[in-house]
Amino acid sequence: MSIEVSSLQRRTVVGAILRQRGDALVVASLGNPCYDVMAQGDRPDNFYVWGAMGGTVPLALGLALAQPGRRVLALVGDGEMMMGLGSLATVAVQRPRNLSIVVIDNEHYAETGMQRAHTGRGVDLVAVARAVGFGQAHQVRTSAELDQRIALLVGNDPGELAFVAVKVGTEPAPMALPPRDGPYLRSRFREHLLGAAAHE
Ligand SMILES: Cc1ncc(C[n+]2csc(CCOP(=O)(O)OP(=O)(O)O)c2C)c(N)n1
Ligand SMILES: [Mg+2]
Repeated sequence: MSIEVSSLQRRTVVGAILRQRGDALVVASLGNPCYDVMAQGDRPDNFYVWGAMGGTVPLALGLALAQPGRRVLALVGDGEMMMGLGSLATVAVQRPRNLSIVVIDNEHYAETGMQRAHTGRGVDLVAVARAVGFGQAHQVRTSAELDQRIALLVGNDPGELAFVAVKVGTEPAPMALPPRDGPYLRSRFREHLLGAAAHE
């Protein structure tokens, strides 16, 4: 069996996407995706989902439905996506045009010690996304392919429901720890979105 080693580095991928995010709301899954987003600079329109593995896409779906005028970008690990796999079907059924999902697929559970995970053992998340009804579902393995998909992910009004899984390597990236206080993150995000109405 041949072993494919991805040439993409997760921080480069997340940096390239976030540099073009505009005013997109970004929701990141626990562990490394949170660190990747933080490494590009903390912002009140970032929401770091600490601990609730499998909950990031459902949270991003709720946000996209509640804020149809804003692009919502969910950045998730492959392990996180596997745990919340059913949420992809719910997203496809709801079909929010302003939601993009990016899987940072290192084929491992890096956060807990780099155990091998499903996507390195034959599970094809893009095929799953297509099967549940995503019209735009793409695999990315190279920087040229990434460049080709960024506009789809952060494109503005009216946007398009999109799923992109990016194969990245497993080399460690420097720690960039976001705030971990849940009530603080929630209030900061709500105030950014709703202003004074956040307190009603
Ligand atoms: C329900 C549940 N099971 C297990 C964990 C432990 N856990 C935290 S992060 C993680 C791995 C996440 O892997 P992935 O989403 O692929 O992110 P990576 O670190 O590889 O980028 C696991 C198993 C958890 N937080 N919650
Ligand atoms: Mg992973």
